[in-house]
Amino acid sequence: NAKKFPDNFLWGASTSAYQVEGGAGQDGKGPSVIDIKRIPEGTTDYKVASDHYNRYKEDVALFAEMGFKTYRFSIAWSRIFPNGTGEVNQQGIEFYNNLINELLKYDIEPLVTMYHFDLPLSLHEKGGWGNRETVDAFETYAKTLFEYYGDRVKYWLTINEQNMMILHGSAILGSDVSKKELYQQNHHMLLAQAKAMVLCHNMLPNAKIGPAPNISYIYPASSKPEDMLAANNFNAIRNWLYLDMAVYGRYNHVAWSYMEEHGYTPTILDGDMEMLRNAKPDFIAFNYYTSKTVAESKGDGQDVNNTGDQEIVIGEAGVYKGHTNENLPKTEFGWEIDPVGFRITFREIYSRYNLPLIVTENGLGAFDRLEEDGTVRDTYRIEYLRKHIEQIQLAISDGVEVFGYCPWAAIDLVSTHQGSKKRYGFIFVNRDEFDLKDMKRIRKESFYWYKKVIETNGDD
Ligand code: BGP
Repeated sequence: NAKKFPDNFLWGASTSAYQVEGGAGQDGKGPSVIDIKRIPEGTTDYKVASDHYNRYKEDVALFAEMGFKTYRFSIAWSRIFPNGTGEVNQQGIEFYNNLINELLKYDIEPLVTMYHFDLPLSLHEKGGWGNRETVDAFETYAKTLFEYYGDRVKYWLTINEQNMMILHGSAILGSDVSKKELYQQNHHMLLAQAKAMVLCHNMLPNAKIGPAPNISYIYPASSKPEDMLAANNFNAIRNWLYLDMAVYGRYNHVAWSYMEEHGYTPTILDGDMEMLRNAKPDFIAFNYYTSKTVAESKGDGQDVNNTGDQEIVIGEAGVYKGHTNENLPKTEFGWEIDPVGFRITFREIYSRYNLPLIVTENGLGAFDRLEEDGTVRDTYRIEYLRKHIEQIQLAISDGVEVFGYCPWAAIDLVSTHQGSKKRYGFIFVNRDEFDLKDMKRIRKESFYWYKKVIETNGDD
C-alpha cells in the first residue's frame, strides 16, 4: 500500500540561468566560462537561449498555471558580480528581485541554486576553482545573495552537480584539466559550500540550505566480486565522496585511498577540515536521470569504454569501466531509463544521511515535434515522469523523507551537451537550433498532465 505524498509537498520544476535566460551581456552581465565553452558543431550557443531574461513574467504565469509550489532556478554569478568579485551590479540584483517577487505573487516558493556551472570568466582566468581566492569570492557572493534575497528565499542550493564537474570537468568547462587539478578544485568547492552553509545559518536562521549533486546508484555488471568491487568503488568516488563531505565533512576512506593511489590528493590547509566538519546541510537535493552500471577494469586502459553518450566517457583504467545495462530501455539520446534505480537511490541516500530529500532534476530529453495543429504530444515524457513519480511514492512508503520534486525542465532550454534540439520542458519554446523564429511558448501535452499531478498531489 503506497503512502500518499505529504501535504505541502513541493511540486515544481527546474532550470538554470545559462540554459534558459539568454540576455548575454544585458544590463551589465559579465561573461562566464559558458561563453568560452566548446560547443559541439551544429548546436546552439547560449546567447539567447529561451530568452527567459526578457520573458520571465510570461513564463512564471505559465508555471503558476501548472500549479507549481516551487520553482528551482539558478542565479548567474556574473550578473551579480560581472567580474566574479568587486562591484555589485544593481541591475543584476534587480532582475532576480523581480523574478522572486513574481514567483511569490503566485505563492511559488523560490528554490535558488547559487552556482550552476557558470563560473564568472574573470575568476576562471585567475585559475578558477584551482585558486583558493575563488573560495573567498564565492563567500562574498553568497553573503550578497543572502543580504538581498534572504528576506524572501527560504531554500538555497549551493553548487549544482559538483560531482559531474569533477568527473567530467572537461566536458562542462570546455577545457582539459588534469585529475589532480580537478580534485584540488573539488576541495576548494567543498570549502566554498561549507562557508556558504555556515553563513546561511548565521545570517538567515529560518532558511534552509543543501548541496545538489547528481546521485545515481551504481550497479555491478555481474555478480562477479570484481564487478561488485568496481561498483562499490565508483559509488564511493562518484556519489558518497560529495555527500560525505557535505554532511560529515570527511573524505570517505575508499575515495581517499583512490585519490592517494592515483596521486590526486588535494592540498589541505590547516583549519580546512574543521571548517568542513562544522558546516551542516539542512537537506540533500539531488539530480537523477539514470542509473549507472560498471564492470571491473583490468588496468590497461583499453577496456575503459564509452556508454554511448557522445560527450561523457564512463570509466577509469584500473578502477571501473562503463557497461551497458541490457535490462534498461534508452532515451533517444542513449540515456538508460531506470525508475526503480530512482527508488534504490532514495533509499541509499536516506539511510546514509538521514536528512530530508528533494529531487532537483529528473527528466527526459527528446526531439519534441510541434504538430501542424499546434500541439506537442510528448507522451514519452509523461510516461518517463509518471514512472519516476511512482517510485518516489514507493520510496516514501519505504520511510524515506521526501519533500519536493522538481523535474528538468520547467520550460525548454539549451541542453548542457546537445543544444536546443534536445528538449526537456513542459513548455515548448518555438525556436530551432539556429533560427530563433518567434520564441512562442506552447503548452505541451505534459504541461496539462503535470498540472493534474500537482492538483491531485500525485494521484494523477
Ligand atoms: C544536468 C545539469 C543540467 C541539464 C541536465 C541535462 O547535468 O545539471 O544543467 O543540462 O543535466 O543534461 P543535458 O542537457 O546534457 O541533456
